Amino acid sequence: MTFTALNPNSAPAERRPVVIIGAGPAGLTIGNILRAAAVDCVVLETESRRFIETRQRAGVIEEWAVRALERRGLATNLLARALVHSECEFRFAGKRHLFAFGELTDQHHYVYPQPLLVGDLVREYADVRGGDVRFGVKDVQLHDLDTERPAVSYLCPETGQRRMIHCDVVAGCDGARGVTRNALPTERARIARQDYGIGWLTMLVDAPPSCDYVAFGIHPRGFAGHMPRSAEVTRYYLQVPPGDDPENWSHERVWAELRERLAADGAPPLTEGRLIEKRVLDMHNHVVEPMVFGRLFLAGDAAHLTAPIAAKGMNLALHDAFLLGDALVAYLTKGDHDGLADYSDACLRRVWDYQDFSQWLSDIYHGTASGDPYVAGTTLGRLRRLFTSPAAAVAFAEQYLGSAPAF
Ligand code: RFL
Repeated sequence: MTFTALNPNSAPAERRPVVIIGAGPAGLTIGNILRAAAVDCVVLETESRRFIETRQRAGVIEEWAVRALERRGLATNLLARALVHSECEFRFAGKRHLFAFGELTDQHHYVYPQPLLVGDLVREYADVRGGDVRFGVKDVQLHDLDTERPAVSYLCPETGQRRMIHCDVVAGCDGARGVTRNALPTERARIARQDYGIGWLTMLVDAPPSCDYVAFGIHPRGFAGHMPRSAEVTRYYLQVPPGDDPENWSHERVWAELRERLAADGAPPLTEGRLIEKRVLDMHNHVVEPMVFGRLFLAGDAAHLTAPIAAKGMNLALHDAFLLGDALVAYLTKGDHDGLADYSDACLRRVWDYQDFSQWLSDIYHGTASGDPYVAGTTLGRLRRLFTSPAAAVAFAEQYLGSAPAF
């Protein structure tokens, strides 16, 4: 890419070692790691601070990621307020099957809504560590990425002027719909895509969880999920045709379907409540390889979108951020290139493992509703194996928690 000519009203160009594009979990974690090492950077974000601190998405964070946040001084509120889960429940063929993954791995899932984590990260970055974050920026453009002097420009929301920031490195953390991924020339990056051909109606409900753990309903009518988010709010999922209109799902229809798909002998009744969010997500994944072009390093959903089937996307975004943050500190403070050179490969090893697990779990969740008796039969076979084979249970728990000793 080349420099865009700045108009005569442009503000004078600035210089920062790192420009981070996107104030999600990935971008803010990298910003915090850089500020802790006194490396100067700027975070550019198209939305407002209020918007990012209230945008509802993830909830499940794996223990290794919590510990890595804790080591960086970023988990104080999370550790004080998160729900800690040691088991989940599969409901199929009218029965409940509790899966005690905590006993098998000695690790846990932490349930902490993404907006709370993002709120903690932005407060620590901007208000405690003195980091520069600019909200509401428009038309972010990347320049000269394959040179030693890359730059990022954007339109300032207050003045409408284009502002140019020269830097050493650009961190592309702008999520699945950002601009940084498109800056990779098609001949230099491969994008692997997968479409599950399945939709999920994702809902937030203004009601306490119906039990203390995640419950998966595997039912011939389709998958249903129950995910505690806090003492007052619960996330529910219903498998629906891809592209379905959320308006097709009235309050009564949602609760009738959830009751049916999550029914099992002895299961506690669902605690019903008002639907405060209702969206249809078509389930698909993509992975960009390599996650680097010149001085641009992608992190999180910008590089790899993982459908929320296995609750992995934010965990992967954090993993990238820890690696990239540490590698940038080593490069910018000691001239050590090794971390940046290995960055893409190190991220992708965990990414592909999680992609494989998502695919496997999708087969389990959706198999009995496939309409194909052979697929339904093998799905139930796999499920039963989890509860009869200790080796299968340990293997599942390890992938469910991302706790393998190496990737
Ligand atoms: P984000 O969070 O999308 O942040 C990107 C930020 O970049 C901004 N942006 C731009 N900024 C500047 N210039 C531009 N041109 C820009 N374009 C965009 C955006 O406004 C935004 O602030 O990406 P990041 O940091 O990579 O984090 C990824 C996670 O948000 C995502 O993977 C998870 O939400 C996925 N996910 C889950 N992941 C888990 O690990 N555990 C879960 O339990 C879990 N549950 C979920 C989920 C995602 C869901 N949805 C809605 C897709 C549940 C759901 C329903």
